[in-house]
Amino acid sequence: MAYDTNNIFARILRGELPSYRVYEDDATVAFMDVMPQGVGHTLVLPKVASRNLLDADPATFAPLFATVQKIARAVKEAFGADGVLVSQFNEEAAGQSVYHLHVHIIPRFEGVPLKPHTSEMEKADVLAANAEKIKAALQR
Ligand code: DGP
Repeated sequence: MAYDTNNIFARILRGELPSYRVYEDDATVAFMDVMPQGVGHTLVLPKVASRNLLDADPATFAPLFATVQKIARAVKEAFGADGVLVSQFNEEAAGQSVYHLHVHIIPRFEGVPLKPHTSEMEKADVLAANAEKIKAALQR
């Protein structure tokens, strides 16, 4: 299927919609997921357009996963997490709902279950505060 240039993440990347951005470089952007499955749930996107992993140019993955590692380390430190879940969905049957390639980074804590995928919106002040914690961890 074709890439839709007006998907939500394309619009965020173009600056047409707001996001709680924690990191940006030439090839990637990271911002808070507005429907987090747990505290600190962050998304990492390549700037280059693809629906998902299936149609992406393989050259996308090296810079994308360099940022995934950077953000995974930062969220682990920022929230004192025991571990970090990294996930990525391809097409509707696999749970994808926004069709610009992105990687989920979710801090995990022993004994704390995840909320369901795309369930409820987090409050703006919570997302803003969590973004600040991740940005602070990235500075260290
Ligand atoms: P998926 O395509 O299923 O991998 O998940 C898309 C994720 O994006 C989901 O966890 C909810 C989140 N999300 C949906 N709309 C927005 C939005 O407008 N802004 C942000 N930051 N996240 C969104």
